[in-house]
Amino acid sequence: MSTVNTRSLKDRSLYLVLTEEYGNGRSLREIAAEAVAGGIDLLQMREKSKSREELLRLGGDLAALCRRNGVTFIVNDDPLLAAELDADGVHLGQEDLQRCPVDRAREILGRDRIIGISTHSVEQFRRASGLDADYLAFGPIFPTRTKDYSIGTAEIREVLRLATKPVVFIGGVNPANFEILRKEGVTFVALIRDIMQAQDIAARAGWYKEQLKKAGGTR
Ligand code: TZP
Ligand code: MG
Repeated sequence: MSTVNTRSLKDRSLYLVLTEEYGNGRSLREIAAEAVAGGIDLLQMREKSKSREELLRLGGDLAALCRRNGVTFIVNDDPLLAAELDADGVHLGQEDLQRCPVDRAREILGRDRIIGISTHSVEQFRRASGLDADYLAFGPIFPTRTKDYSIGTAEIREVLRLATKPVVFIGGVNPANFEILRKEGVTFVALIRDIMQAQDIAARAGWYKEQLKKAGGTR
């Protein structure tokens, strides 16, 4: 059992958002284990069409993997499922907040668990900064098949200037564009495809981890 406090975001820089749809048919448990071996700091279970029973089974296995390895385990969309799985936190999109306001999620999860919120524009980021969340995600920065638009890199500086809590940048990140993020001062990134679809998942995660370490890590 690891002694890392997985409910703190300090020094956390690499976040894998695990989504079966993008796993090219590989087992999610295997992908997650390889990514953990490669050094990811956070793992999110992002499954939109599984039954509750499947989510509980998969989530239970992922939570155990993360716990053994000091990786923060986050559940997408559903604070009640996150609580049931004893996850480290939940990630809420803008639509999730319509169904479950952040204060309700906080009641369910308590003070020591993590709540993350997605934002897709500087205006949304500004608004979400006033909410009771522990980190904010900003993206999609680069074009990605998951979304039909991308924000680009021009607003990253403004977002980092406004930030009062950790910000994770997401969307279309790959080794070819990573340097642009680094130059903008980004120290915390989230990815789906470039890690899930890598030939060698552990090596690819390790590559990002190394680059992010050079970039300074989350404060
Ligand atoms: N939110 C903004 S972009 C994105 C999500 C979930 C998808 C990121 O996936 P990829 O494959 O890293 O572009
Ligand atoms: Mg959601």
